[in-house]
Amino acid sequence: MRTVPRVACINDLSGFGRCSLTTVLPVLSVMGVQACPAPTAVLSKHTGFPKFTFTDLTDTLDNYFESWSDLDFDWIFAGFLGSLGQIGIVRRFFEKQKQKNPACRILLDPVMGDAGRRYSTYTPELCDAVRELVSEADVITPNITEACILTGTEYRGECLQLYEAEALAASLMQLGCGAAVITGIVQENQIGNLTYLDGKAVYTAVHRTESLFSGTGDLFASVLCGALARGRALPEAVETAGAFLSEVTQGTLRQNTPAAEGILFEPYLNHLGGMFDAEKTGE
Ligand code: PXL
Repeated sequence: MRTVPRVACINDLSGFGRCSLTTVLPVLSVMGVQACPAPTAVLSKHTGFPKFTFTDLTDTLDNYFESWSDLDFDWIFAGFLGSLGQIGIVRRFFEKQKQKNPACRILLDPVMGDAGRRYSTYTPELCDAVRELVSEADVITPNITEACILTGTEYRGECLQLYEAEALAASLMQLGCGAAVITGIVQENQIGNLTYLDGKAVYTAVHRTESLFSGTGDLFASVLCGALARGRALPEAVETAGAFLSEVTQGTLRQNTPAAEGILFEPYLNHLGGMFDAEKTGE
């Protein structure tokens, strides 16, 4: 493993609202991971705002990856995709990188929606195509809405019994991924994540606070990616990400900012980096 692991980050750049690349890049950097962005779209604000500009970068993506063909990555972290045409391009990038470096691992956050609704740019056709990418992924991190879309399950809210969450995770595994982490499962006053790996499901939860800040899923997946790239095993990485999200969510609530402005992670980056300080330089 490199002293500073290298991660290709396929996601959009949203100018306002704390999500996607504006979350991924600082989080990975502070965790001692080299984050190499491959932007799928440029938005002035994320799609949760009433007005935003959207520039689709599908036409640039093939050449972008072609110019990376001399590089190899330790991890690929893919999130928000800009169009149906990007699915095949991203899939080919996954395949080429795995050929180049069989140890390369893929974390796919199948960003498609939340709270039972699809994001406005995610057409049903695009959601169907995201399913194709799941079979290439070592780890996927859908929320309940996304897990339901991927498996064709009816969405019935964020409260799931553990046996229901396990069944959902087992259906996700049938799509061919190596492991699945379903995020944001509510159980009474707790919120947690179900990790399905090697035929076993483990649920880890923290105290629940009422909140739906945008970018929460991106922050979770970014910390998870950082911890995995730093060599943590999946269950430990999920715990680290879950505990960090709980800390940041509580802090964000105390600040009373509008939910669409996103989860206020900046004050906590130093703390996150500190958890990984000891081995960062490899000296
Ligand atoms: O947080 C997921 C996300 C990523 N990228 C864009 C979004 C959203 C959620 O709204 O709009 C552009």
